[in-house]
Parts: sequence; structure tokens; C-alpha cells
Amino acid sequence: MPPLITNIYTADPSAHVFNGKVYIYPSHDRETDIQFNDNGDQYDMADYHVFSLDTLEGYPDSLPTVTDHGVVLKTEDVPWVSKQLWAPDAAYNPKTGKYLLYFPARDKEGIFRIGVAVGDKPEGPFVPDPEPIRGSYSIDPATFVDDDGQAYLYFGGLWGGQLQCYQGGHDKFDASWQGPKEPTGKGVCSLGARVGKLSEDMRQFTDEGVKDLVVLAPETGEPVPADDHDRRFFEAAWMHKYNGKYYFSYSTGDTHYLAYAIGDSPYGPFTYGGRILEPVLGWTTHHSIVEFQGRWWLFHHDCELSKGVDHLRSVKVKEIFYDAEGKIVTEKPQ
Ligand code: FUB
Repeated sequence: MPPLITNIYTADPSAHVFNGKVYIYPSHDRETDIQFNDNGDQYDMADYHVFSLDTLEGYPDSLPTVTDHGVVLKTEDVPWVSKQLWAPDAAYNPKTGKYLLYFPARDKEGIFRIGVAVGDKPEGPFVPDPEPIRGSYSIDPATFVDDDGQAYLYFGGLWGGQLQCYQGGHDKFDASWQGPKEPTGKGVCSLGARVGKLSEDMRQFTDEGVKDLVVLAPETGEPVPADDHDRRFFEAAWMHKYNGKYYFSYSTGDTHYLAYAIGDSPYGPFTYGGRILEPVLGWTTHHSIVEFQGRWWLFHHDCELSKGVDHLRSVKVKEIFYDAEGKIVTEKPQ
């Protein structure tokens, strides 16, 4: 299928239904001379656009009209940011009537933190809080508001996402970390994503702080080991609920799968369930899952429009299906 957005390069789409429309909050990829490296320096983004569409009826036979609402936040707007506005997400807080844009970026010391910006409309503009969320770190924030109104923030990413620098604890960033980009060795546990409850205004974590999120291997009931690159968490956390179960989905990074795991609570533990999408063209794979007009949609990206340039990605959408047991049917890229 052709990309949904072609006027600019976009990636890491977080899709939400607000006021009967789908709003897409993606990264805005741009050209750069920075060479590809494992830190992801080539993903040198400097602003965010918001997009919306009114309907996916008739898709994929007919393509939706997508509206670009323009720039809603940029590096210069945020006092604590030095560079790299990476994968964002958004949420609506019914308690305050505000929309929140969550975004990771490097602070002035080069450490990834997660910031929040507040707006009155889903399409922004958004005014950033002057400091990042206290206790936030790493990348790829994803919000989830449960049926009881409690909001959670999922996040984390290996390698350039710096998750491996926190092996000593949530508040212990080892800036001089020179070791492996993730745990290594047979039987050693992989590093999990992180999750924290959000406060009433959804601009801070609660006093509970942040917890490790565990994905279990179904055959052992033990955490997926670090050398299981086909199944271990790498980045691109997302949470959705289907038939009362919590579906945590993520990218496996260097094996390029979108995978999912199922749990009974927003904190997990989650048991690995399978793959959602086989590898697309391009190194990264990052997605969101949303129900709209009675169907379930996977928003994701690939590099077809740029003919395989890894840091110039484009957002696509694909319908997904569940089987009778609630397993997601694996899709092939199109
Ligand atoms: O877009 C920059 C980074 O690439 C994201 O944070 C990752 O999830 C990967 O898609």
C-alpha cells in the first residue's frame, strides 16, 4: 500500500481516535549528512506535525484524505532540549480537558528524557512544560488510559535509546557506560520496557515511580532471555486493550519484527504472543494499534518512499485481525 503521508517524511506513528477522527502523532524525519550508526544519530528530527483523517471506510480500495495540521512543537520551543525529537505520543485527559503531547529528546547533557506539552485541541499547538517529566528517561513514550481513567506511560529503548545505561537502577544513569548495548549471554534476562502511572494532570509520574515491564516466554514462564533477539523488547512500546486483556506490543530492533505479549493488568507480566508484522523495508519498525469504525488498525512506517533510506520513513496503515483465542494474525508488509 502507498504511504498515508507523502508531503514530508514521517515515522513512529502514534494514532488515537479523538472526537470521531483519527489523529496521527509521528516523528518528522528529515535529510541529514550524519552517517548511519547504532546510536541512531542519523535520526536528527527537529519538530513535530500532527495529521488527521476522518474515515478509513473503503480502505484499502480508496485512500483516505489526510490533513497536515502543520508544526505543533519544535526544538527551540523546549528549554531543556538539545536535539533529536524522537517518537512522540499523545493523550486526552478528561479530568482537565487538555490534550498532552509526550516526546523524547536529548537534554543539554545528551541524555534522553521525556517531555510533555499541553494543548486545548488534538491538533495542537502544544506548550511544553519547562522541565522533562521527573524520573523520566530513555525514549518512545506511549500512553494508555485504562477503563477506570488511570493513565500509564510506557517507554524505553535499547542502544541509542540508552535503556542499557540504567542497569544499576531507574535513577542511575551511567553516562560513561561503555559496555554492551544490552545484556548478553545465554540465560541472562533481557531488559524490559518501563511503565509508570501518571498523575491526575498526566504531567508527572505518581509517587509509585517507574517499574520494569517483563515479557515472559510461554514455554518456560521465565523472562525472555537477552539472546532471544526474535522476541526480546528493543523499543517502540505500545499498549492497547482487547476483550479485557492488555496487549503490550513492541519492536524487536535488530530482528525487525513488531511483536506482542498479553497480560491481565497494565503492569503485566505479559506473555509473548507472536508477531504482528514481518520486517518492512528499513531498519526501524515502530507502530501503534487503534480501533476505529469497528475495525482494528496498525499504523506503522517503512522506507519505500525514500527507496530504502533508513532515516527517511513514511507512515502507512494496515488492518489487523484477531483469531478466536485473541491472537493477532501476523501480517506481511505491503
Ligand atoms: O525515530 C527515532 C527512533 O527510531 C524511534 O524512537 C525508534 O522507535 C525508532 O523508530
